[in-house]
Amino acid sequence: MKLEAVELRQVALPLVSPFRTSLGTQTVRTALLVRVLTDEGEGWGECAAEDEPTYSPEHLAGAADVIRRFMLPALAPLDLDPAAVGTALRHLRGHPMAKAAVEMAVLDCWLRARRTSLAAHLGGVRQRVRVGVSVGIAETVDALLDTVDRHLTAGYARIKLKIEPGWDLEPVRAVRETFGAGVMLTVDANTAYEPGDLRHLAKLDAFGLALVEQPFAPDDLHAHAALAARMDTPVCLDESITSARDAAEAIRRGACSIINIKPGRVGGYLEARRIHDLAQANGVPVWCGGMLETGLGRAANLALASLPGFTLPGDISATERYYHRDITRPFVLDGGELAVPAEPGLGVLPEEAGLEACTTVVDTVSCAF
Ligand code: OSB
Ligand code: MG
Repeated sequence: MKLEAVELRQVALPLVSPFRTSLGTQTVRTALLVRVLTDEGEGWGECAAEDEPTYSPEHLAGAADVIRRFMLPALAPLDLDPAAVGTALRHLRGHPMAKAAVEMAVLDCWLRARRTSLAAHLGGVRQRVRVGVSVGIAETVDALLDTVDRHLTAGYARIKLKIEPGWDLEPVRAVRETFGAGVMLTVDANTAYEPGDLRHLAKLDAFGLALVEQPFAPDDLHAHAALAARMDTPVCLDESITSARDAAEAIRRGACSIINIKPGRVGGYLEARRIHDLAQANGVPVWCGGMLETGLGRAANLALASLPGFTLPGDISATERYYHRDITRPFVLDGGELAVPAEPGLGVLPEEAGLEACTTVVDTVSCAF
């Protein structure tokens, strides 16, 4: 498969409600879409990078730049297949989200041409997956309880509460006491705590959480291992895991017993599958994280979450939880589950009108270098 041209498109989708985490507040999801045009047809990818490098060191404009200046010239001369993308980009240090977006577009194109779904290609075993919802930091505990009530009524299989110092024990206790022991509840700190907060965090054991996600800095496996040794609640890593090698090291050091897999953070769906395989071999459950994706990323994440080791509900919520209008057909919650797209490639395409309405920049790069 030969690249002929690549469209780098920036879109801006207003969120239905502001999303506040320990990293900041988002009201709009700006995203970078990658559309590859090849001799075998076209394919779409979505870059997980956000406007600002807060969750990850990457940012949207930087991702577009590194794709245009360094990745496309390296890929243009090649006869491509999905696995060849990672190999051809290995000499470029970092930039996993940019790499993942390009690999995703090539995967989509290549699988469409072969009439195979991404789920089938990755080794998915489920047609539907149970999903959860990630609930931001609220203004008040009452406002949080209203939001959680709405999501539980909608049928979500798991509630994840964002926490930070000053917004942890009290809201978590309130949610547990209000909705009872039957609700699968987790917390995510997005690195907001210091190693000295260990004793404080261990108090979360009182609330029967399914896991505590990434309390400490990405490179502090030691603090996570110390917390895991001291808490009954399983420790889950998100930001710390950027490759299968990281995952192996974190497991070996006892820094986590559950892993949140985000394809963008780890450089693509193929590396995500390698982490899944390694975790499964070590008896470590995994689940699919989210980055407020558009319908394109959501479709691909559902394919990944259909693999057998994804035993916990992922952050793959219905479209209406994020956007009034998405760029693809909406994903609708049904009995706490979303359907895994079965059509070739990602199984969804952007809808022309919706796509144009939210596009802010389009840059078409010819691959006749
Ligand atoms: O830490 O999981 C995270 C969104 C943006 C950046 C980081 C995170 C999140 C979420 C939202 O928690 C998950 C979703 O897409 O629903
Ligand atoms: Mg997280």
